[in-house]
Amino acid sequence: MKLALCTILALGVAGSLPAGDLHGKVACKGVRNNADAVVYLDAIPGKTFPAPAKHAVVDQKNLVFIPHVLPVQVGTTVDFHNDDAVLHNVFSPDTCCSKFNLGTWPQGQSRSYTFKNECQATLLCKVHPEMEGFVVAVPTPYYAVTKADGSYEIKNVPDGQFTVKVWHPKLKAAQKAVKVAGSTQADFEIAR
Ligand SMILES: [Cu+2]
Repeated sequence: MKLALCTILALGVAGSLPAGDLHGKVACKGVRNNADAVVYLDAIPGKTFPAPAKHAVVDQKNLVFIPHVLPVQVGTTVDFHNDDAVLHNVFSPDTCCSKFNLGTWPQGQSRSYTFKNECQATLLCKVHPEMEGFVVAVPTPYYAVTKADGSYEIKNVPDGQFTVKVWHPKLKAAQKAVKVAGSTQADFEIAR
């Protein structure tokens, strides 16, 4: 009993230690560059994270979704904003977000959707069939998206043993076990 209590206390203290970071590069084989890969910590057993109060934003500007790939924590509300002088629509064909369809709205207005489940949602616009974007809802607040050179950085990651996953719109997903201790590097290579 005493040992169990000590363990719980020790875990509690460990959870409040100054956090490190997880960084590295993702090599994306067979695509234009190494951008748009989402790197994130998978669900952590025994840990839950409250839904973020702050909304995330996807713009529709010059007939593209900006950003092209947006990672968010599960529970996040995303505001879809029309920045163009034409009508836009946003819908998703994916069941993980209930195949939402937010309707059609003019410049300067937004409509919102809350991602309640883990999801890799394709975003489409009925008005402009060439438009495509992605919202990736992940189970922890620890995520990043790669730049064109493949680099990523996830700040304030607690020390511990985690499953780190990588998702890309066109490439096979990957994952590996990573032990984070302070500033930690983890590199990935993904392909079709
Ligand atoms: Cu559109």
